[in-house]
Amino acid sequence: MRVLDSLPTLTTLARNRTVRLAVTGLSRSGKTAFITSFVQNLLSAVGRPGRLPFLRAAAERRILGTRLLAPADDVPSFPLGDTVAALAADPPHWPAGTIDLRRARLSLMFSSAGFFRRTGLLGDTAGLTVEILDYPGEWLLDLPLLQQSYGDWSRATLALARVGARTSLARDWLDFLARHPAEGIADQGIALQAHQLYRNFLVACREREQLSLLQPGRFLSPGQITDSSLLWFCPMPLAIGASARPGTLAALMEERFEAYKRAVVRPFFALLARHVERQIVLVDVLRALNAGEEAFADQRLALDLTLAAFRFGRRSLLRLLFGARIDRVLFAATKADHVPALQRDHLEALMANLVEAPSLRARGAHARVAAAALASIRCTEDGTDVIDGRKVDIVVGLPEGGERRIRFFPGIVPVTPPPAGFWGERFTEFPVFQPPRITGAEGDGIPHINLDKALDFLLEDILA
Ligand SMILES: Nc1nc2c(ncn2[C@@H]2O[C@H](COP(=O)(O)OP(=O)(O)OP(=O)(O)O)[C@@H](O)[C@H]2O)c(=O)[nH]1
Ligand SMILES: [Mg+2]
Repeated sequence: MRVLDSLPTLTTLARNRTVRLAVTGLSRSGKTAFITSFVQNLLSAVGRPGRLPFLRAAAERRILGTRLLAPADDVPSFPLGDTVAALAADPPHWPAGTIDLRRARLSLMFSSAGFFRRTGLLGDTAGLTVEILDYPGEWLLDLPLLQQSYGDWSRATLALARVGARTSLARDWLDFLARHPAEGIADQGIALQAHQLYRNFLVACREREQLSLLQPGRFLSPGQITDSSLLWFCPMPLAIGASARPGTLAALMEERFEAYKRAVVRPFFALLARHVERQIVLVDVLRALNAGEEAFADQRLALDLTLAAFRFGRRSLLRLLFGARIDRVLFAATKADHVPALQRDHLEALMANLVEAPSLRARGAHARVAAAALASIRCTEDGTDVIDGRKVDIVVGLPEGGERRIRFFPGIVPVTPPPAGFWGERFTEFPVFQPPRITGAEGDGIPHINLDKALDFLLEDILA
């Protein structure tokens, strides 16, 4: 009797669940575009189920109602009004880069597939709240710091600064360090100057060479840090196993590094990871291919480091500290509307190849894993052209700020990470396409490629 009595309560709870989706992506990878399209397309799923044909619950017209929810804590709402207004403007433009934490909260009412099939009636309704955090992509690269000591991080960063394109960009900073050794006296002014030179170096790596592995993230995108002296540090040469002697410049830097981790990185990671069940990792593979061998390798390294921080499995730090139980991970190559259909298949294969190691780790922890190529906001149409007497697939779109649509042949996307010889004949420069103009109201949704398949993978079991 008692068991039966408690059943309805349990059912109610089970049928009103909240799922947290972690959107993991470096700077400019397409997080804000993805969240905008995700939320806006679901908001219009009732009126326009045709926008999401591969999201089963939408295609079967089982999504009965959707609405945005107000914040449940002190993280402000994702500015959907602004991002949609940018796409609805004349001419439409891309939403601005993200400079602080924001959270989207979307509530869905849906009817269960089983009940619907059995009876053909709309009955057994359930509620789902989806929560997604948006943040400046630079911050993601702070996560690996949590597992590193100041000495380890310094050595790795200095070694990296002495190879490839970084070498010439690091010169002023490294010259300064040579004049002000780690063993020198702890001087606030010198620490600040060293920090500024190191920061200039990071900015140059990003702007001139399109490199990704740039730490700490807040040096490039500070957000709201009340005490900026927290940031006045940089890597310093320390011998392996040696810790900085008290009172030295290196000791001052180390103290700040640890304070930064404690006051800034850990709280962010806690927000990002707490009770997360689903994860989508967004990667702008095409831009990295386009930027050349070093940028491509650097993006890969940055991705590996970040995903290592998101270790899966029972004993993962994430699970122990924050109760994260990620059981589905989608690795998605973004902005796939830059290439025509066949190349999108290549892009998906390349994406799968790039994340082979983290995929295996996730599978080992019994998570379901998939790779995809998607465009959150589709700016182009597919077409064909004739180049040197050969028929080739192209995309057609309006470049940002342009007057006329262009026919763009993007070349062939390799299905595996390109070997050294490939880089001689670099990709054509990718244009930034103007986004499609949408109606601002909730009704119409946003054109996309494969967003519905991504949503189905991430939510299908919950919306069943
Ligand atoms: N063609 C095309 N371009 C896209 C798409 N998504 C994003 N972009 C481009 O990529 C840029 C960056 O996208 P965002 O969504 O702002 O990237 P983000 O990850 O939020 O970047 P941060 O906020 O700086 O971390 C946009 O301004 C567009 O130019 C897409 O689906 N198609
Ligand atoms: Mg953003």
